[in-house]
Amino acid sequence: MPKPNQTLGEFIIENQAHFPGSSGELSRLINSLRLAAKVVNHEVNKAGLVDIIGAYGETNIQGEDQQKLDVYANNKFIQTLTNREIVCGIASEENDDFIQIKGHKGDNQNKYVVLMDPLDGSSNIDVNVSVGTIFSIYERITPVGTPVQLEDFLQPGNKQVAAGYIIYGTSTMLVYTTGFGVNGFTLNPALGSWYLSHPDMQFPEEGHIYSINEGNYIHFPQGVKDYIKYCQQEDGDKRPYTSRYIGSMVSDIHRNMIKGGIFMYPKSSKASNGKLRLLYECNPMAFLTEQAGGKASDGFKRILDIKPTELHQRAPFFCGSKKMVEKAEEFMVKAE
Ligand code: AHM
Ligand code: MG
Repeated sequence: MPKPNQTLGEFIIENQAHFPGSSGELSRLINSLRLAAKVVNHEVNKAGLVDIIGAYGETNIQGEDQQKLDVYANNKFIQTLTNREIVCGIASEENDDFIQIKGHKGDNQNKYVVLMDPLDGSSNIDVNVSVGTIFSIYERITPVGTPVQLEDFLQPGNKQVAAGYIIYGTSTMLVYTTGFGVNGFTLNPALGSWYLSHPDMQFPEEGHIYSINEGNYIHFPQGVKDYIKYCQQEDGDKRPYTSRYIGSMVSDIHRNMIKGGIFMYPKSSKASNGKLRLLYECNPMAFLTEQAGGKASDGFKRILDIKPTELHQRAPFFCGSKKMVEKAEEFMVKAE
């Protein structure tokens, strides 16, 4: 049972009881992620000082190259996981191919792979708007003791053992699931500790917020256009809904999880599978959403049941309060 004021460290130890006989590998992995998240958070918080310390991509006054924040976050997460020899492989939205981690003995003894989007919504950095990190964890399917393979990463989302996000917002939060509900921890920057602030997060079944980039309206499929019209129609105190779109998926979905709402990134006449990556963005957010009582779909079927064929494949994404996603699906099917 989550306890108020519990730290993430305490929670991880307690949560291990869900996995009797486990080696603690998953707990150590989550511990590494929370550490990397703190380092990235520190760097993200300095983004507003670029005019003073030099823009990312330039050389700073010490003559060091300033990395772009998404590159920095990517390196930091990879470095932490590699140094601690806690996973057998990493795939990142920032890298073309996956990374094999054999361990210093070269014996490939670790069993988990991590897939991540190290800094999602990074175009928002320059304007001081929230961004996020998304991660997804699977147990490898090839035998421990051998180098990790592509097939270990191309598993359907329903095989995830854990997933989560870090939101670098007005507060920094780490929200994650290991398949036993969703819990959110807020970083106390003075102490460097994460405290359980949002135990057992639940998507309200219904909501009043729809989040979509309506600038693409003319390119959307008819079902999406019809659903948007529905969202905007007057219906007593139920509708019109409120439109909220930050352009940082983590922030949009985090808000909707708390307040109730639907987030959509559909396919369009310009992008036949939308924009978001199935493995790094849709699957982890879908796992969290389902664990919080919500629903995630590609407009017709469950995201978590899609069998991936490529590391960087994209998928249309409808995610949020269960009844809202069901309603959007109704419109999609009707317009087919
Ligand atoms: P990114 O991984 O390049 O940052 O792109 C993903 C982001 C999501 O966070 C966000 O929902 C979406 O792109 C916004 O895209 P658009 O500007 O097309 O609405
Ligand atoms: Mg992204």
